[in-house]
Amino acid sequence: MAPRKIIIDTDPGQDDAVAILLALASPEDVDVLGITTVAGNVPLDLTSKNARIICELSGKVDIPIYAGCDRPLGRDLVTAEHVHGKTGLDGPDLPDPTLQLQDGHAVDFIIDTLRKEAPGTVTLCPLGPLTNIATALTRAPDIAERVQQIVLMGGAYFEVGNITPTAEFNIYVDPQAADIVFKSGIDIVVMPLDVTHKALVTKSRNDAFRALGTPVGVAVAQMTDFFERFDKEKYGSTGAPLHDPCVTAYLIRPDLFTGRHINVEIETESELTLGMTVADWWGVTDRAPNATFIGDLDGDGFFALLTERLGRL
Ligand SMILES: [Ca+2]
Repeated sequence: MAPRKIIIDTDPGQDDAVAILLALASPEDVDVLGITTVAGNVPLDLTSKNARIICELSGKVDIPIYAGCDRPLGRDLVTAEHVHGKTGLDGPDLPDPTLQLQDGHAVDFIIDTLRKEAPGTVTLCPLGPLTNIATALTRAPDIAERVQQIVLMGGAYFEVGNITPTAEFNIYVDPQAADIVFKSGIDIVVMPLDVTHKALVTKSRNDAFRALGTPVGVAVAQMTDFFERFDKEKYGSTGAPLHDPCVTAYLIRPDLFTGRHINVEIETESELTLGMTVADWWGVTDRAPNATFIGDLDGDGFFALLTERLGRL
C-alpha cells in the first residue's frame, strides 16, 4: 500500500517533536507533505523554530515547513511554558536551525495542497490548537470534502482537563477553531487525554530511547526527562504522557488503539467550562456521531513501535 500523505500541523513542544520524528522515521507508512506551525505551547516564532530544529535533528531537511497563525480566532493566546519550558523544547541542547521556513502562509499551503492532490488522499494531523485548520476550512470550504481524515490530539472526557478542570490545552486555546473543525463533516479521529494519559514514558521505556545511543534517541530521552518532572508533580504518575505521538502512531498502527464513534461537541461560551469536549461516550443523546474518540491503547506495542522507528533516524 502506498504511504498515506499527511500534513503535520504542530506547536512543538517535546511531545510534538517525538510525533514528528516518528512520522519522519516511517516513510513506508506516511509521506509527510509538509509541516505547518501554529501558536500554542509557545508563541509562533518558537514553534516555527522548533519544527526546524526537529527536522534537522532527524536528518530529513527536505520537508517544507510553513509558519501559520500566531493567535487563536477571537481570543488571546494561552501558552504552556510551565510544561514545556521557555523554548518549548527544553531538555536537550540542540543547535539553532539553519533550515529556513518556506515563503508563504501555512493556511495557504494547506489549502493549495488539498486542491492539488487527488481528493481523499491527504490526512491532516493537528498536534496543537486548531487555528490553522479552521482558518483553512473557513477560507476554502471546498477543501473539507477533499480531506481523507483528520487525526488530532486534543480534548478529554474521562480525564476531564489539564489546563482547566474541564478542558484539554489544545482545544482550550482555540475552542472556536475546534468547533469549526468538529462541525466540518470531515472524518475525525481524536486522541484525547483519555488515551494519551495511558501512553506513559516509564523509566524503562525512556532508558530504551536513551539506549539507542543516537542523537535522536538521546534527545528524546532528554526531552521526556524534562517534561516528566512537571507531570509527576501534577499527576503523581509513573511517567510523562506522550500525547502527540499517539496521532502518528495511529497512522502507522491503528490496531494499537480502540475507541468509539460518537458525537463530540465543543463548549465555546461558558466561562466555567470553555473548551470542554462534550463527548457522548454513553450515547445518551441523539446527536449524530462526528468523531472516533479513542479511549485506550496497547502501551507496550506503542512504545515498541516508537523505539524501533526512532532507532532508524
Ligand atoms: Ca502539541
